[in-house]
Amino acid sequence: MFDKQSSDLSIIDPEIFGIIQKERTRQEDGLELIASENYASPAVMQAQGSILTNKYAEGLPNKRYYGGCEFVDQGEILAIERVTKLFNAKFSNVQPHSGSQANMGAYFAMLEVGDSILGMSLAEGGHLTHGSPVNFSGKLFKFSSYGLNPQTERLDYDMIRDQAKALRPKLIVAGASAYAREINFKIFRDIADEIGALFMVDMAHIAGLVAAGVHNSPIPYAHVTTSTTHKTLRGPRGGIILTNEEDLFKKLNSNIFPGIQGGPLEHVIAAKAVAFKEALEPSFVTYQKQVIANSKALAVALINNGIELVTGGTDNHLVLVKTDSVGLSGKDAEKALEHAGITCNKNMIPQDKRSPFITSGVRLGTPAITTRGLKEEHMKLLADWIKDALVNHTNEEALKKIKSSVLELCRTFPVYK
Ligand code: DSN
Repeated sequence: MFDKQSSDLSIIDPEIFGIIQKERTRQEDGLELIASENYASPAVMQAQGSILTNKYAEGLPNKRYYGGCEFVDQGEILAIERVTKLFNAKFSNVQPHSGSQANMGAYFAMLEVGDSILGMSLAEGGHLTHGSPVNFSGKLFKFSSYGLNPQTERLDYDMIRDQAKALRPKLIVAGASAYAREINFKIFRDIADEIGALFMVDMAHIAGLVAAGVHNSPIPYAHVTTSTTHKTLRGPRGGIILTNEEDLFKKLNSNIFPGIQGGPLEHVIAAKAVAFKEALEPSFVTYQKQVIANSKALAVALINNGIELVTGGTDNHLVLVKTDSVGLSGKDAEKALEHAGITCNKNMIPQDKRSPFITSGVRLGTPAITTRGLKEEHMKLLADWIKDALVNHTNEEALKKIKSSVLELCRTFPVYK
C-alpha cells in the first residue's frame, strides 16, 4: 500500500516538508534560550513518529476498551515503570496530552468545580493553568493567587501562610514558569497541612532538575505532582501525573480518561518511555548539572555587563532579565535578540508596569543550549552578544554581525549531527 515513493514526505507534501526543513535550520542555526524548550533525542522522535500513532487504546494497560492493545500495553507499562523509578513515586498516569491536561485532570480528581485554590500569579512567574482568568482553571475554579515578596522578589512563605490561613483554599498549588530560585516544597506542604488543604506541585519547568536530584523533589510532599515531559526533562511534548496516594491515583486515572481525554497518544507515550530511560542514565545528571552551571555563569556574565536580573541571580535553569535596566521593553528586547539569532520570550517581571504583550523583561533558559554542548565559557560570549544586541537594538548591521557570530558557534555545536 505505502511504497517507497508514496512514503516520502518531500514528494507527497513538499509544502509541509519545506516548512519542517526551514524549522530544522532555524533550530540548528540559532541559540535557543526559551526556558521551556529543549531538543528531544532522535530516539525519542523515532518513537513519536512511529506506527504506534495508528492504535486506539482507551483505558489503561490490560484494561482497554479496544482489542489489539498487547504491544501498546507493554509500551505504556514501561513508561509507567520508568517514570515512577525516575521520580521515586508510587503511581503515575502517563496519558495526559499536555501539562494543561495533566493539571485539569488533577484538579478534577481533587476538587469540585467552583472550589477554591491558591496558586502562584502568572504575572509574578506562575503558570497559565494555575488560575489565570482567561484559562479553564480560572473559569472553573475560585482561584486566589500569591505573588513574590516585592523586596526580595522571592516566594515569601510567611506571606503565603498568612494568605492561606485567611483564604482557606481546598488546594494549594506550587510551581512556576518564570522563577529562578529553588522552591521549598516542604514548607508548602506544612502550610497546606496547617489549613487542611491538599497540595499539588506542577514541576513542569524543573522536572529534569528534580529527576537528576539537583532540585529538591516535590514527590514526598505533594499529594499530586504534574509535569510536562518536554522541558528540562527533554522528552516528547506531553504531560504526566505522579502521586503516592492510591485513592487519589484511581481518581486521577478516571479523570484523565474518560474525564477529559479519549484515546491516549501511544506513540507519544512510547517516546516518553524512551525519554525516561535516557533520564535514568548517569549522563542525564551530568547534563542537568551543566544546565545549572550554565545558567549561573550566564547570570554572572549578564550582571557584569550591567544587566539586572530578578532576584539578582539563579538557582535553576533560567534567569529573568530586567530589560528596562537597559532601557528596553521585553518586547523590543525579544525582537532585537531574535534579529541577532538568539530566541527567547518576553516575560513580565515582578511589579511590572507594562502589559503582558509588552513586558519589562525577558526569560532566558539554558536547557536547549546545554543539550547542544555549550559550557560556562560560552556563557560569557552569549552575555556579550545579548548586551550588544540590546544596546544596538535598532542597528540592523550590528544585529547581523552578532547573528553571524551566533551562527559560527551553532555550526561548531550542531544539535542533530
Ligand atoms: N508555556 C510554558 C512556558 O513557556 O513556560 C509553561 O508551561
